[in-house]
Amino acid sequence: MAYENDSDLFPTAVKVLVAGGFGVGKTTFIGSVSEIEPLSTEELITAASIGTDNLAGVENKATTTVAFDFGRLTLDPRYVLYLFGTPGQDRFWFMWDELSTGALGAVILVDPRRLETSFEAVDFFERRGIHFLIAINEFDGAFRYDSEEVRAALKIGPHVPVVLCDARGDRSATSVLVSLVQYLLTAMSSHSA
Ligand SMILES: Nc1nc2c(ncn2[C@@H]2O[C@H](COP(=O)(O)OP(=O)(O)OP(=O)(O)O)[C@@H](O)[C@H]2O)c(=O)[nH]1
Ligand SMILES: [Mg+2]
Repeated sequence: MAYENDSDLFPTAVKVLVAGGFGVGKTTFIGSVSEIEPLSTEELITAASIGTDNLAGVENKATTTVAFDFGRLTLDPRYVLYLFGTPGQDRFWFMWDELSTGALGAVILVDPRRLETSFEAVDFFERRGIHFLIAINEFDGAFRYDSEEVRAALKIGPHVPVVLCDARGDRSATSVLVSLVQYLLTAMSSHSA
């Protein structure tokens, strides 16, 4: 992993990105799992956003991330995750390269009502060779796709895990991160084999 210690005293630090399109629940996800007060950089969506940012489907959204979210979660005595949430709006794409430096893996959150908003995130991590999983954030009233339909829509391979979650629930969001770490460990051991 990123930082392997000789002793069992210190956990391995793993940098993870929580990414996805605008308004898919990234800030909510980090707020649910973080054991420290999450750093968030929310600003009110102002009239200036109208016409600049695509608010279709999230018309009731009042705030948006303008830099990044940060949180921390100790998964077990072995792994502590440092979580960085990307900003969702197109005009903050320049932040993504910076944020992804040193990241071992990513959660790509998907809003099942607006699958297309997460296409670019999939492209981004595929191009950089950063492992990711897809977490379908089951918003109330959203159509329930099965994971294979989402896999086909996002054109991702059979090795990429697709899981369901409720970003508002700490157990649900934690289990997404456990799945990601298991996937990373499997992927890394098959690379080194
Ligand atoms: N019903 C429901 N609402 C959710 C869920 N996750 C997030 N929300 C709501 O959806 C809205 C958007 O969530 P955010 O966490 O701000 O989304 P974001 O991806 O950080 O948004 P940007 O940073 O602007 O891209 C908020 O009002 C949340 O309360 C969910 O699982 N279910
Ligand atoms: Mg946000």
